Amino acid sequence: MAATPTPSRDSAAAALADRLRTIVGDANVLDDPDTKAAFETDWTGRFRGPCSLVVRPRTTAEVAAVMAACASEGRSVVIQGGNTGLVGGGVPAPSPPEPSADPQASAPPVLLSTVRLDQIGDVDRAASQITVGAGVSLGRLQAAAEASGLVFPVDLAARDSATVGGMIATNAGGLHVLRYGSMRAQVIGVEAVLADGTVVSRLSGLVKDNTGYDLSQLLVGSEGTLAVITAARVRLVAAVPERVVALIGLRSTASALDALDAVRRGAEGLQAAEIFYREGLDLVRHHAHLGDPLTAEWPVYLLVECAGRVDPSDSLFEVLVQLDLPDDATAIATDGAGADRLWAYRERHTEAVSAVGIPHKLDVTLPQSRLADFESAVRELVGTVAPGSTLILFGHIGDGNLHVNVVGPPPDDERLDEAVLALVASMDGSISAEHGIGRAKSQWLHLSRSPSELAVMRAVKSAVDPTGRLNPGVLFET
Ligand code: 2HG
Ligand code: ZN
Repeated sequence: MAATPTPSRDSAAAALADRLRTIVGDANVLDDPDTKAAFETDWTGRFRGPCSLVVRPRTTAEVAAVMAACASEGRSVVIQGGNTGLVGGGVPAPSPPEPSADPQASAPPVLLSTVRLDQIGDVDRAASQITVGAGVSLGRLQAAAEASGLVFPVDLAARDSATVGGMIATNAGGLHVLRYGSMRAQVIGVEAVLADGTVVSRLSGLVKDNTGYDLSQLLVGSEGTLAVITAARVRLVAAVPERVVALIGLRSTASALDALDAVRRGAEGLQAAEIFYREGLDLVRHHAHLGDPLTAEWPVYLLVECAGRVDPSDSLFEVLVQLDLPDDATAIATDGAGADRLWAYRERHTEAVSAVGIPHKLDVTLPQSRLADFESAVRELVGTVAPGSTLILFGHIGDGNLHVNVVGPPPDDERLDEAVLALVASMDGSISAEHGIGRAKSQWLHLSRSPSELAVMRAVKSAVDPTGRLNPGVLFET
């Protein structure tokens, strides 16, 4: 009997594209190279890889049908939300230098974009919850909550593009973690589609629900390796309209930590504590054409925000008086516009760094007691491993989370990344605080996870996605 000829990669891709078109409509299967290009490169420009096509389903049922079609063709799927991730977790792997002999095995993945899963439910006031599609941007979720006098408590600079699904998949942190926790703390339940098209749904909003494994929480931080999140039920909190922001100039990271300690103990409603340094401030000022926020220059800047239903500013002023800071070391804002002006110096770091070049981003947490030592050690290390490069440090000091940004080494030179992450591990820190592991750090996951933890994680992955078709190369090395 004659062997059935293996379909060529092109004819198999065309057949899959046709099948996907019948599911989502012609306009939502994108295979034109120019259109695909925007999906194939991450926000930083450091990670890129080809996909065979982009598919944009609108409903969970469409996602299920898309996943079933990809499963029957043995095709890998990469999931992308707002493409604001910083570790390459939402873009395909680079093409292998040697294509495999099996055309199907080396076929580029399908890229599933969640942006059309953008339905927003009504705010459930009695429960202070809302159900939203995975493609809803953080900004739209925040606006929906605010229209009901409530607040969605996670906030971050990429609010207008970052999607709820992507934020759940990466357990995004942001600016208010010290008060409200990260994305994980907001998720009551999720709806998701497994690699074979099976739908699992937990959107009833029950806060108490002790009926075995919490599958929704398992998907939080799973970086698209276990399922496609299609919708989520999240908690909302009471509005805290009275807000005060202080920017404090200091001489060292150690004095910033002391000042933060005093604010934590004495001020009401602390909800953000951020740090940046003079070199980052200069970069932001140059990039955004801003003046100096204080009348003197300082090596270190601490930004704190307190908010409440009752004005917290007196309690913060008292702490600042006790700290006995020089007059030229503080700027305070009690109105929204003034607060936004001070926040801009911190929030615009990411874009200012990218304007200089393609950054190596190392998002790390240290025990609070070792942050100051880490700051000096990482400066020395970068000077040795990547002399002449630009190091910009900033982050969420209240969570022990520093963003180490280095511009200079070529994007694919990983010596510096490895050295910084090894330093973090040697100081009992975590190699990812809030951005995730993605493709950027998968080879170093063992620095933060023990062999037994890794074995359990791999067992979960093989149980839920046995053929390893979801986000291959993300979180675990292939
Ligand atoms: C932030 O805190 C984000 O602004 C981005 O997490 C950090 O650009 C970065 O490294
Ligand atoms: Zn951050």
